[in-house]
Amino acid sequence: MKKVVSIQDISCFGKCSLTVALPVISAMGIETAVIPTAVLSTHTGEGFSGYTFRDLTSDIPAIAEHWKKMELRFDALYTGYLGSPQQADIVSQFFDDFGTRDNFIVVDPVLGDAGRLYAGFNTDFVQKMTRLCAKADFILPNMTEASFMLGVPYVEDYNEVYVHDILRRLAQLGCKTPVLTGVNFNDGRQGAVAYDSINDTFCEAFGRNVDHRFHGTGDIFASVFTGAVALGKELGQALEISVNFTLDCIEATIPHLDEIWYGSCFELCLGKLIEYVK
Ligand code: PXL
Repeated sequence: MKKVVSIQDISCFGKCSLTVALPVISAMGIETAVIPTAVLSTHTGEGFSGYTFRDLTSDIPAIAEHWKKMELRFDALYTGYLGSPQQADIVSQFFDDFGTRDNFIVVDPVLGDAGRLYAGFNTDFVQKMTRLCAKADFILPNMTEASFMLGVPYVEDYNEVYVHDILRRLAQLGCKTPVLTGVNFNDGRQGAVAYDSINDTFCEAFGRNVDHRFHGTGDIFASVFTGAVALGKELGQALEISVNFTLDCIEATIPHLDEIWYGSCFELCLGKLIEYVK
């Protein structure tokens, strides 16, 4: 079986990070190992306040040491929300220990949305995450995250030329294939655009735009994308499956709009995902 290890927090309530990655990647027929970076009572996004946060930074090196002794191997290393700047350094070491010629690294640089950093993050953390991105084969920032990492102003009105320029600059950070998510040219569509810097080519996938912010959709996209590449899908195909499934989850959540601030109803769509990757 294909094996992915996902390194991100577990938010006990609120559907994101590991409570998304585990079911989504597993549904794709892929074994999913996890390293929880922190345990939070809820995610830190809008709608929740007073959440608890247990930092698991010091557990990560011990887990990695144990796994090294066992000579565990993974087809993909996939990171999302990290709980502290130190964790970025520890994960960087994890990449050195578990990255091989035959596997690939996905960094979803979870930093913020809608032009703002998430609670508790600062520019020091942005720098650490940017450095981590240099070690990845794929990075999956949204426009907010890309803008913070590149030190350019966040804009909501942009065109394809702008997106291609952002992607080329992201590749210059050191990552092979940056993928910009949540791309919206205000033409009724939303999707993702990727830049394959080895072949100097762009590719993209779009679906219809639904004009609401749904929490956790970035994690759904990143999990499906990682799974699809692990299953051997080409970049264009992986983008298409990820965009289509994310849109399925959004559409399934529309009848439950009172719940969108804490997560999307991805559970209702897992059957479709299984079909997409058959
Ligand atoms: O969905 C990204 C995410 C993951 N983990 C935590 C978060 C967020 C976004 O707000 O707060 C704890």
